[in-house]
Amino acid sequence: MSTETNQPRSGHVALLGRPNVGKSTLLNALVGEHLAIVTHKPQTTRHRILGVLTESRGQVAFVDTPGLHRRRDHALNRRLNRIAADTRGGVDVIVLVIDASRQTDEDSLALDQVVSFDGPAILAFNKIDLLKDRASLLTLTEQFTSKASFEAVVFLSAEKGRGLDDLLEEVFRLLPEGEGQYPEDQFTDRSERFLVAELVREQLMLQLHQEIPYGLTVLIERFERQPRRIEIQALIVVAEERHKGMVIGRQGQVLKRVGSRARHAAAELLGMPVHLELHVKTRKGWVDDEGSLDELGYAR
Ligand SMILES: Nc1nc2c(ncn2[C@@H]2O[C@H](COP(=O)(O)OP(=O)(O)OP(=O)(O)O)[C@@H](O)[C@H]2O)c(=O)[nH]1
Ligand SMILES: [Mg+2]
Repeated sequence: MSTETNQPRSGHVALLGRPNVGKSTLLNALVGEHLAIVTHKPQTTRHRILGVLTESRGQVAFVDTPGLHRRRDHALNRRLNRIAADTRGGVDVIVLVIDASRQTDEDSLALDQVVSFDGPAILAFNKIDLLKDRASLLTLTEQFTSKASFEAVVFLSAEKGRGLDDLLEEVFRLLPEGEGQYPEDQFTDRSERFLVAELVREQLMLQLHQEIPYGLTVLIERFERQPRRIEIQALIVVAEERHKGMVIGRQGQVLKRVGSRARHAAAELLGMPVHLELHVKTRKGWVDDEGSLDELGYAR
């Protein structure tokens, strides 16, 4: 196969890996928009999120996925793994993302997904900016390529924007010939409502600690475009009554900070001033209740 032909190449490319390796950071860097939320905490991503890149070589629809993990304590955790694993069904290429600075036994869960995938895969070592020297990369590469077959190996720093061109070159080489299915100006398949709900959740994850961020979800109750601004009302759902006070904070300080930061991020993403109102409600045990998960927008 050659990339020298003028035929465009297009298709879907899954970003798979354990939590916290930088899949969402990579998606955002490739597309140039803050589509997927990013935090230093594992299990940030809970949905499949498409980021579309259209250029003269063709169109790549990258699919960010929840990190594959070993926690099985409730229904949401099990769904997250399933969402990631099922993504393989609809993609042409897999990019297995590994944190070059730190491996854990959860990396093997993602590796297993590559082994049982029919199509081509790329091995991507991310966070190379954290390495003091690159000698360890040789051993690491051998370690992973001995367990599954990869068409290419790339070294990235998604955060610093390094190695992205190498990755794109390999992706375009592996995609089938054909026109992209998404309009040129479309960056994602997700609605503005969804993206704003995620921006609120991103701030909550950053501001709250221990188990609280994992029991939170956000629903957009009102989203109205006015001539000069967008008015948004969001509902924060917590799994335990005692978490409500922690989300609100003393004199409402936590909620105020979350609201102000999420409002700025939303205004930037939507390109318009935003008025954001936040409310908090308890829905006991929603994380382990299949019916609640369906209602709250989590894919089965
Ligand atoms: N130093 C460094 N940090 C990075 C890089 N890429 C991502 N990070 C950081 O790693 C952390 C996790 O990044 P995410 O993009 O949320 O990771 P993820 O794989 O999407 O995680 P989950 O959604 O939990 O599966 C964040 O603190 C990022 O800022 C990188 O290239 N270098
Ligand atoms: Mg993520």
